[in-house]
Amino acid sequence: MALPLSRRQFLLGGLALGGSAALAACGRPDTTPVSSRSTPTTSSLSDAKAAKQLSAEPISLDIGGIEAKTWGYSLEGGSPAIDITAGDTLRVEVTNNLPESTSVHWHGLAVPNDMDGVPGMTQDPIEPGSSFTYEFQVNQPGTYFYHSHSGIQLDKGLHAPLIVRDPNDPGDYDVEWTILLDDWMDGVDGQTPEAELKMLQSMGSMSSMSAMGSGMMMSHGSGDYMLGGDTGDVPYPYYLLNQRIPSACRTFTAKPGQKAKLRFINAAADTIFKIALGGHTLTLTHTDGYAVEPTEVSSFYLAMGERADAIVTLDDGAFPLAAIAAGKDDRAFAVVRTGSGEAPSATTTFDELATAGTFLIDRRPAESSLLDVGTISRTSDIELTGQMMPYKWGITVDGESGPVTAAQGQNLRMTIHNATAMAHPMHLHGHTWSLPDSGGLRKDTILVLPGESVNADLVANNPGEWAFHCHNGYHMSTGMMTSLQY
Ligand SMILES: [Cu+2]
Repeated sequence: MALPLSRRQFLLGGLALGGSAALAACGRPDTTPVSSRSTPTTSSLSDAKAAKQLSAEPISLDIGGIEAKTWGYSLEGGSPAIDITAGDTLRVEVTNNLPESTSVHWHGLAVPNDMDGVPGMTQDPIEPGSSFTYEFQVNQPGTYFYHSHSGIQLDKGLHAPLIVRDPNDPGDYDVEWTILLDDWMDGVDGQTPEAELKMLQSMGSMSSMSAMGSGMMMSHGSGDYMLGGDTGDVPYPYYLLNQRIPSACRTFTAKPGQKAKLRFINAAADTIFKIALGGHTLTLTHTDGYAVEPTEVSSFYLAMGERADAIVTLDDGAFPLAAIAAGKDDRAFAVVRTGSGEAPSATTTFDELATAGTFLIDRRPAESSLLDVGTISRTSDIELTGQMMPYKWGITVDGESGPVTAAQGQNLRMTIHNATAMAHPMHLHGHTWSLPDSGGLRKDTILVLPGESVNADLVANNPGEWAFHCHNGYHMSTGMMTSLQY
């Protein structure tokens, strides 16, 4: 379906919630007026019931002079980003204008089970031409996103930011930017995630010789020792920051000395990013929607499905914002500009990027984020299994194939052990864990490194069947998915 230009511009510009990201290309002088912090409009404050029409549809996406034929979301005909206030009831009627069935998952939000958007688990798939209405109250402020939970559709354009504002937020910042990171192949040079998945699965039937050859072809980068070396399975041609390749990147503008709030979302299917802003340290304030003890970092890792908020006081000049595709020798990129001067090159290296990245799991929670888990009344030993040859990933629960079970009201400790050679961002629906070894840090997506074990506690107070899976779309699609049931 061809789209009018205006529609494409909507999609591209719309990711910048608060309207504070300029669209100037990298390297071009930027005359965009300095933006100011977005304040909730009267309608969004009074709109206790945010009713929206969302279409999932074929789109043509300009990722910077390259046209990707893909699938995406359109909200009331415009940008798919959702911006609501905690306490609002969100009502979204999803119409499926795609040629195959779909679903919408509200990543990180503790919704009622039948609103969770997992086809075959919490609802029937939304068939082509039909609709499904999601409706739930949103109570937890923070940075979230929503995405398709059908097949490998996550690796197309079927995801968008979901920002939940805190009505009590003092708003101690001048500008706010939402930064959506993605790995991209769909609809460029005939590539599709579906074909990639088939290719990976076909490796299981190869002879060991050709499998080795294929393995060498697939070593598409120098690795990242912080993550255990092997950091991704798919060689993407592009990495995007707010839907743009580095050479046609976004420019975020502000005034020198202004405080910026950055909301980072990793919507990639197979890429962990290492993020840094040249000339600045970032003060991490939230992860997965929950406040942490503010900590200054030079660079940090953001795995698929994770989100992080940071505050930074901006210096005078033009600075590179880089998100290195870990282990893949490539990057997503943008420019932060507060003054005149030449824009940094999209391939620039800088000191902050060379620092050892910090992991979000090493942060400590703010007092306000703590969950009273009480005495653990049930434990479950989870093991992550699998490998590239044959391409098959899995989860065992207490030595069996799953699911994780509990009784309503129990305090459950899941001990997640990664027995594979790759890092896996493990995501649980309907809950936000409390991590006892991180002081009670709240996370809904935990990056578990090779050989590592992570304790993750929860209170079983939202009954249903909840997907529990790796947020690598290719791992999830080949077996690294089970559920929590009570
Ligand atoms: Cu995985």
